[in-house]
Amino acid sequence: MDFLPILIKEITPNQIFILGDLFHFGQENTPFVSQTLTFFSELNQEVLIIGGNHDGILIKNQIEKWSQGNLHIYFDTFLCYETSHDKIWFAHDGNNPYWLDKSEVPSFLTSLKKIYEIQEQYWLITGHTHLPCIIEEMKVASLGCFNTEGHNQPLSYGIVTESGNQITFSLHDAEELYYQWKRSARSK
Ligand SMILES: [Mn+2]
Repeated sequence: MDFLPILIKEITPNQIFILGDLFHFGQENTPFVSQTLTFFSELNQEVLIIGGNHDGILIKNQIEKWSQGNLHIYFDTFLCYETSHDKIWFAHDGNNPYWLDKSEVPSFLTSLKKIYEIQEQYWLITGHTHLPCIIEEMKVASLGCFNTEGHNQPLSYGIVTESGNQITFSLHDAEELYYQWKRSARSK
């Protein structure tokens, strides 16, 4: 979570999508939940949070309390962002909450797209895998985790850009940006 304020400041996105498992089982009554949601609710950007297999119920119980102003919490399987000519689909795991080996990530992403009949020309971006993965030609991707606790996986974030009539998606190394920021902060 230390990364987040820095990333938001550096990237200045118009909207922020959180693709699930922001919280973990058993965190229901911890201050971390309200601290995190307060942080998001005080941003200038619209924040859309989708529940994952670890925090879906927790998120569901927070919808009424927190879904107001700039903050929107969803318990849905998919979120679709639509422009006049293009779409992008966001999901946590598409109701497939299984543990995935690194080698299974590409087939997980492509099969989700097929199962849910998401048209080839639209991007599908998921959370859940803990591994940053992007397959340009299939227009599928997953984000890495965003929390160093309990994981030894690369941290990543994605950027959705609208250029002309088309949505493009790119994946970025969160730690790289963080250390760049730290270096420049130190040299000032
Ligand atoms: Mn998950």
